Amino acid sequence: MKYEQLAQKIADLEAEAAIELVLQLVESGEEPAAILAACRKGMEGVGKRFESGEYFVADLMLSASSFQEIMQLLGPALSAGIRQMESKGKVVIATVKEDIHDIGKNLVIAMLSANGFEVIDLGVNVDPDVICKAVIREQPHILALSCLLTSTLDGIEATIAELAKQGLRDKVKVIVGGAPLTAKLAQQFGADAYGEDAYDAVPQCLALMEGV
Ligand code: B12
Repeated sequence: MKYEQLAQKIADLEAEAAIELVLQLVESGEEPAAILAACRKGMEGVGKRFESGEYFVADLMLSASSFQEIMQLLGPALSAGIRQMESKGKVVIATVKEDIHDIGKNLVIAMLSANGFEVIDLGVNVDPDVICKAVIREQPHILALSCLLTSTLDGIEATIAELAKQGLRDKVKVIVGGAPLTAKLAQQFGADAYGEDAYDAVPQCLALMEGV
């Protein structure tokens, strides 16, 4: 019952009430994995309302920030819970060189995390070589690249080219997204997938995992 309420509060964007419920569930010794599952269900509700046009990007951002707050609240207990669950895959994500936009990237992180992916965030303005080093270090299944400026589109292309140069291209699937990108450009740059928004990132990454 409390789990249903939690999912509903998240879907209704009632962040404070959701956080209060999470605290109650943690204090009463409920399984972190079950709490996370309810939060995911709530995020699915947000996604459905976004798709139907009832919610806007601002609502997505709100849901993402409350989801991230809940993740922080659950802290070590949640990490342990996530480790117990079967991970859907490991993703390294970055906003490319000379681009500091990260709101969209952070939404993608929230959606992928909410759907069971382990996500490692390299931040913004990340050099292709730093991304390659992270691919070597972390050995992710998927590399996700974000870019918001027309002028930083070449950062996407340069990163994919650097992966190839360092012999890493066949070691990781690449998904790209961000306002100036299109599916056609993604293909042209040699990416494996393009995600239109944070919600699309989830089925796209799940599809990429099928080919791993
Ligand atoms: C907020 C903002 C900023 C903030 C960024 C704060 C932050 N922490 O991110 C600040 C003020 C820093 C900023 C700076 C600049 N900005 Co700005 N900014 C914006 C603005 C208004 C909103 C972007 C945003 O957050 N949107 C909301 C999020 C949720 O949407 P999103 O980013 O598109 O992400 C979604 C999808 O694209 C997708 N997605 C994104 N990444 C990825 C990755 C993957 C893997 C996948 C699957 C999907 C995906 O999913 C996301 C969620 O659904 C846009 C205008 C706009 N309409 O986009 C301009 C905009 C992007 N900025 C612009 C410009 C010009 C600049 C500056 C150059 C301004 C200046 N003269 O200094 C600087 C550049 C700084 C730099 N080097 O990066 C232009 C870019 C024009 C162009 N075509 O190149 C825009 C379009 C404004 C405009 N109309 O002129 N900006």
